[in-house]
Amino acid sequence: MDYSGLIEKLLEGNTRTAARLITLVENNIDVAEKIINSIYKNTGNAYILGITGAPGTGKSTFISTLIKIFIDQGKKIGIICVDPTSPLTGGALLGDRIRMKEHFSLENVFIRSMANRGQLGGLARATDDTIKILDAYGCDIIIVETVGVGQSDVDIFKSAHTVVVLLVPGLGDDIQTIKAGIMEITDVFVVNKMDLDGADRKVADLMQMLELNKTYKYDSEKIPIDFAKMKDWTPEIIKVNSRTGENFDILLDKISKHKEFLEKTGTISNYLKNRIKTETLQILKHKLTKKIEELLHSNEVVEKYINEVMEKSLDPYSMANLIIKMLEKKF
Ligand SMILES: Nc1nc2c(ncn2[C@@H]2O[C@H](COP(=O)(O)OP(=O)(O)O)[C@@H](O)[C@H]2O)c(=O)[nH]1
Ligand SMILES: [Mg+2]
Repeated sequence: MDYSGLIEKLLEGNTRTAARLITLVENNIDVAEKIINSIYKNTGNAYILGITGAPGTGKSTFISTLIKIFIDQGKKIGIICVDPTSPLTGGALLGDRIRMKEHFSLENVFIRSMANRGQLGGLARATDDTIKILDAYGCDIIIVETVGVGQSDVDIFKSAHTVVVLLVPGLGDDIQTIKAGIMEITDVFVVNKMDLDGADRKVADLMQMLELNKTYKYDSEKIPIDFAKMKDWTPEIIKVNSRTGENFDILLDKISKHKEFLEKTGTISNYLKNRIKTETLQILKHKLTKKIEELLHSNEVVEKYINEVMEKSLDPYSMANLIIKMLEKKF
């Protein structure tokens, strides 16, 4: 199929076409390849904000307030809600979507839920492609929201310029969760619900946690290459009230400060390089897995190896090594 008509409409800012193209890239990676191929040179203009936090921390409220501010600034905004954990939350996301829609005239806001979709080649791949479509569509800011539960969030956030994590006063469980991997890529910590008791305490806890982790964070030997954009940035901490918008002016200053940091220090090119690497890795994983699966299901030599493993004259590791050798010859 020829997608040039659709792509032309997308670049003109046609909303329906954006929605249609997103569905296409989610459902078929070969189609995604063609579409991204055609629009790639029109991407790179949007600022990507990753936002995460446990359910109930106020992400929807926080994002609604942010959107209102961005709309007042005349910005065009895309929101991608990602929930890789449970199809049951689809309803909740839809509720959020309706709730969010109540607040504004929607001309400049595009909301998309990725729940239950994008399985082909992984959620991170589908999210990356959706970001590109919204970028080419003309969004100035793209907000990617996740529930912050693990590795998939980390992969998804590798595409974000600025990663914001929401916490709330009390408990402490939320900090524990974040320690599991998202913390290393967090640029701004937001203590939401500052009107509740314990907000300052939470800010202090975060400061202490960051202090404790300093050695880890600044030991370049230990920083995985993907996180290199973090190197000289000390995460900002800010308390806000998402219901009233209190402190959002300061929050936006902090986000701008991070943006400036990325640009001035040249960290942005580092970030871009890493982004290209991780994106390519996602795609490669998908393509190679497909190739290997094809090989495993329809190859006489592989069949022979399988029998050898069954007879215990070979083990699965050795078989894997032999298959890698076969693949090397193919390329
Ligand atoms: N007191 C207070 N409540 C808030 C604030 N922000 C959000 N909430 C409430 O927290 C609840 C969960 O918010 P929601 O945005 O749905 O959280 P999400 O699950 O992270 O999307 C709702 O009842 C919100 O009204 C805040 O700053 N202060
Ligand atoms: Mg929500």
